[in-house]
Amino acid sequence: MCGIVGGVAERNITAILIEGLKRLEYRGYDSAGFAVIDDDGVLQRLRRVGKVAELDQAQQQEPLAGRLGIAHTRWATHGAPSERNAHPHFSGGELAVVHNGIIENHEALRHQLKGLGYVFTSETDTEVIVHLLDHKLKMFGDLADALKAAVKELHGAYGLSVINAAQPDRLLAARSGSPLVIGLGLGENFLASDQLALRQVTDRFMYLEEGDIAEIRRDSVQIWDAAGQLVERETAQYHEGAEAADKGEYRHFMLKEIHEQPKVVQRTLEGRLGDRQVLVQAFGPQAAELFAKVRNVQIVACGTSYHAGMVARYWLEELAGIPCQVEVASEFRYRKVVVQPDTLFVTISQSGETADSLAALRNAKARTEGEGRYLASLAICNVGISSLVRESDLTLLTQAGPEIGVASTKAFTTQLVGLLLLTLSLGQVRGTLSSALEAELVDELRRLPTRLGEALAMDATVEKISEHFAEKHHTLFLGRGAQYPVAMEGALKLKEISYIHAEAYPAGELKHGPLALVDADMPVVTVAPNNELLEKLKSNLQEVRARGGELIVFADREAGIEDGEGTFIVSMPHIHDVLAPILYTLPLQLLSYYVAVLRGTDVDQPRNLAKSVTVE
Ligand code: HGA
Repeated sequence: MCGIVGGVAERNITAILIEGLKRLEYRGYDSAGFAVIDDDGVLQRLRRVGKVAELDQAQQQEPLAGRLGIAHTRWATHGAPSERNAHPHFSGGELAVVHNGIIENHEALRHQLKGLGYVFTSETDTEVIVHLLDHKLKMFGDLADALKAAVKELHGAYGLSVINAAQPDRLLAARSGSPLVIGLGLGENFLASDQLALRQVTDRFMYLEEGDIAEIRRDSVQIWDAAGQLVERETAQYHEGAEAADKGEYRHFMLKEIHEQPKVVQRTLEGRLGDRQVLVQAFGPQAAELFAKVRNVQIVACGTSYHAGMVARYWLEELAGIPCQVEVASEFRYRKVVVQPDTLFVTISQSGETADSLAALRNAKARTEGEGRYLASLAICNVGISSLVRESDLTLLTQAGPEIGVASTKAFTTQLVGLLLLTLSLGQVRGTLSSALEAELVDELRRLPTRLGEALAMDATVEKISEHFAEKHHTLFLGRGAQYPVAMEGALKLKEISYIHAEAYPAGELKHGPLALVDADMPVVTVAPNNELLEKLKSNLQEVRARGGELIVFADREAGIEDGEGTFIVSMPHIHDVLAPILYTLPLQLLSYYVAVLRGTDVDQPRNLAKSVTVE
């Protein structure tokens, strides 16, 4: 979601701050701002509602320069997206703060600080931080001491950064629940909520851990951990993903990321397949021992990752014979759940910072013996340094690389690959999957990147079909079995980026309600692999045609479904039924993409949405 960039240097850093914000734009935001301490020691600020480009333009008209500064893209949680709510927030004329996250006790703090005479100029929760800091600064004198005292009173999640005109040589930062990384330069140092923002200035990074407070100067970095002890954090050199912030030949990041899928699926499989078996150690050294004890699986995730979990449920029950439950994290975390014995707790998240999934994991781990404990936790995640990964017992990292488009594409398919590897591993270790079937599926997985490439070759056909949707307001997506969650993901993608209302149904449910909606204005999209449910699906399609509904069917080229009046068939490469959900996802992604392009929406940054949902 929103982003932080900061820096302390010998040169003017305004351009670096703005470039950093541009690199974080993909996360979704509604306003942007920055503050610098100028050469006269005066704290200056510029804020704008809307895009970073507008902030940049304003900065060029009335340039601000400084060697110490902080910048922010805001995705409003408390208070409307307006200039006065945009960060940085000030206390007096000397202290400025930017903040990602939510301060849950902001009302109590606001009341208390008003009592001390502070005047609030915004509706944000963030503003309490800066006044509280000012109050502590008056007590302690030193900015780092003031920050250490202030964070003790903050409840909730934050990644924050502070500058003070009276101490113009240092940039302060604190992390609790929202990531921050320090970028190390030569005689200059930087800070950001995501290293992508700083790839322009350095490739050496130091990641703050939960509870850390950092004091960053031009030529030194000091970090205190949650217990207040001075600590060293490792420095990492970063090479991967340098190309990710560049669209290359593609018009949008989303299209680029759709086309990257054969490559990133290949990467996700690398080192994880033996001759005839999945290499169970891919999940961690204790995986084989733990997996042997698993009798149930509980999957918790949000949005697209939740759909990946729903596909996995079909796989886990059918191939590994393990009962599996899947639930959205925002519900699960607040529900009293009964834990079945020997349940593996699985979270799925692209960023590994999804607030609801992280909270669900923390609740799961905090359970006592009396309440019923989970056997172990496993994260399927795309970011190795994320909180979800650090806090889980086992991890399978997907290798999708940075995903910039807000609507998830390659993260989803690599999650599916990770979940299929998990299914095969559990089946193998528990002896519930025959070694012949495992070997067959391992072979199919090896061929998957090629199959995905074949599916993407249908790009132009799907683009043509998208014309049917340009003027429509509603769409139905149908699938059966493991293709039902694929239909759900197809509907979500269309909603997210084209703003067309789309709903997914298991095809057998059609006549129990949604058929009433079907008419010539309601296109029906169906995924139809060549499996044992095909004949039943064909009957469902007849039900639609009989009501004048227009059908768009993605069907196995051997399925025997033919084009006809009002029925458009897109022939898909033949694939093993188990892997079909991965393959059939691709044309649905392309379909939403081309519909969105036709409708002229902001494909990579759809309205109201944000990437990496780090707030509740
Ligand atoms: N709560 C703060 C920061 C918002 C945020 O972190 N969004 O992702 C605000 O509303 O300004």
